[in-house]
Amino acid sequence: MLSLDHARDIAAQFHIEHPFEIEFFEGRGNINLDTLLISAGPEKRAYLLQRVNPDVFPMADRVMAGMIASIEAQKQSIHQGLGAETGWQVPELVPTKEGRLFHEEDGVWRMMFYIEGAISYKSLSELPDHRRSEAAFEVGRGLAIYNDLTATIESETLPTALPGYRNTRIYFDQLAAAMEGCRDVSQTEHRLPTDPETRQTTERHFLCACSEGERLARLNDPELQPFIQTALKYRDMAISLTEARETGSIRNTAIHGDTKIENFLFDALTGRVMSLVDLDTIMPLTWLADWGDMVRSLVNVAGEKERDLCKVQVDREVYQAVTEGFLSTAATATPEEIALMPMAVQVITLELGVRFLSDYLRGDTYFALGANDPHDLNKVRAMVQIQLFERLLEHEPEANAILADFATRVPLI
Ligand code: GN1
Ligand code: MG
Repeated sequence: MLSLDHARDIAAQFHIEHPFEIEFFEGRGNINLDTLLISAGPEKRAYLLQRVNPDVFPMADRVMAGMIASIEAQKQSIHQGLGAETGWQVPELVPTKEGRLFHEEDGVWRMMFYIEGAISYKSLSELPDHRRSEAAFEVGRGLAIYNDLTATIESETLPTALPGYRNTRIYFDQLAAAMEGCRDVSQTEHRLPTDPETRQTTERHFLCACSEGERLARLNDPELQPFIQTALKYRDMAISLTEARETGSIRNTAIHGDTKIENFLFDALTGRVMSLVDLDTIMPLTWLADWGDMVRSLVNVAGEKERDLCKVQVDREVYQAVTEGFLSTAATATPEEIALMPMAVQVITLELGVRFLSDYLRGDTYFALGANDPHDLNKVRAMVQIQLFERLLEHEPEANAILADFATRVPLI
């Protein structure tokens, strides 16, 4: 466990005012658990210090390359006047005393300016009913602005920050390995990705870490059975987006890769979207993944950790508002991509459900639990996403109707 004293020594490597105070950051995400808030100098300037989790991101240099490419593209576009009227804030890295953009010491550490005057939400339930659609519209608009600002990144030259990420087939293969109880790569060799780089980054997530007794108890938990069945039943449909990428019927663009509501910052006074943070997964993929991830995180107003599954529903007004916000400023898309928008939401939802489920079955090695997290957190998260997936299937005719209403506004290429 990281101590505050150690974190303080790392923070001192960066170019910030002294003296400074440091504390663990409450608003950290699921992956980079070592995230700290710093308040420096007489003006108490705030910064975030973060260690890129090497268990998830073995190629941290690429994570940083993607992040820097995103920051540079956004700054350049704004400099050229794009999105000037939006008040968009670009996340900024604080250099080390040696002038580097990150510090290497038992992994990669980076420091960012904390964006002042901003607010974020884990789910729309944190807002009163009457403000939810407006916030969903803003999130949709925010992703469209972000896409416009980063459209200059050439996805062919962008490194893949996390090989295998958002490859639905790999996640289903990991579920199969967890259900079978694989503990050694030799047992699951036939399932491992053939591309050496992808294999290297994903291999560990095919292996179980908990005791066999615990794994069987989790696998045979009666509460989980219908969710496991649903996941397996829709495998072919879920991997169709990955297949469309592989066959080239949809394009690769530089995506953000983690567009859940939590990563959008709003102006605390006006409620307008002002930034999209967490630039860990900038890589070539389809923008439909970002669209899907954003929508799934909004329409389930109850959020990712809701234990009362009756509350996991598709909020229709929110779906409509985020579509409207996104398409109000969205740049270009192909007709094939537009047609896949409702399905992409379903796919990313089920994919995330499968990721949580297999992680729970193998012993919480990817979505590692924090000290205060309940032991069944990943089980709950899996059930929420798979339940949401079923609700999204029911909602599909309406999703198509909403899209038909708004899609005519998108300039096609
Ligand atoms: C993870 O660490 P965080 O909270 O930014 C995950 C996303 C999931 C998300 C679900 C690299 O993001 O893919 O959608 O949790 N990031 C990675 O909350 O796996
Ligand atoms: Mg993230």
